[in-house]
Amino acid sequence: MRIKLINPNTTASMTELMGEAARAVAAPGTDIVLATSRSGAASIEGHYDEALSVLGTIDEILEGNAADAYVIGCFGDPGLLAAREITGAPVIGIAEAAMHAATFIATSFSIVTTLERTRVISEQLVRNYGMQDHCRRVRATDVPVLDLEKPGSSARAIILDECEKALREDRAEAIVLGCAGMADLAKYLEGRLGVPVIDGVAAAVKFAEAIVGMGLRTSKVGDLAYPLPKPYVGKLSSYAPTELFPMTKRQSAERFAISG
Ligand code: 2AL
Repeated sequence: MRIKLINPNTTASMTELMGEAARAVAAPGTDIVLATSRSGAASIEGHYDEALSVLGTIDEILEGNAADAYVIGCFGDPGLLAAREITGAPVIGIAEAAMHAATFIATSFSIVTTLERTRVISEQLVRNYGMQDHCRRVRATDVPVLDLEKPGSSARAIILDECEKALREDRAEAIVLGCAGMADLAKYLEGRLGVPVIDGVAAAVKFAEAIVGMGLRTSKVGDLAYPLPKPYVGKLSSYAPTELFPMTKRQSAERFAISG
């Protein structure tokens, strides 16, 4: 099985870090294909970064070899439902995967994330995924995403401290890591905290394997049906859905070249 792990930010070193977490849990027959977005922000730390990251994710789904499942490797799950519209293959977001995984092993969790300004994004996801009864609190650390991989940064200590507060003050029974760039911290934190620490990248890979293994695909009868064909203008004209969906952009370009 091929799972394409898409990093919606453009920092290739973060994709590699996520790839290590993914391959550490992937089943022997699973091929993890890594993709770093080719357009957008170096790190995703707000609504604007998120909105503009979606085109890069769409490119990674529509171009190149098709995968059996896709993982969106950013904790805001940017463009998750749009991504589900354009392919029948399952698309899993790391935030939804992490939160669902947490509910299987604990009745409560807290999310520990990066900048304070991203807190509301996680809080909205908690509501969207119906996790209000499980998520005790979203805790921001004010650690910028790219500081997570800076040598000598105090990110690790700050995150550990915030997790300890979550256990003490929120009475959380598990920790959900609120950034893909924290994937390498899960086992370290678990060792220090003595509670389950869930990295969404690993969780999403295992859920993707499960959904594909059950032979399930995204429903195409309602809002996740392929986008309606219509003209798009301006900078986005090449993203116009055609009646050829779910063909890849590359295939449809070839088809038009042949018929035209
Ligand atoms: C993220 C993430 O997972 N990757 C990124 O660039 N920004 N999310 C976050 N809350 O910081």
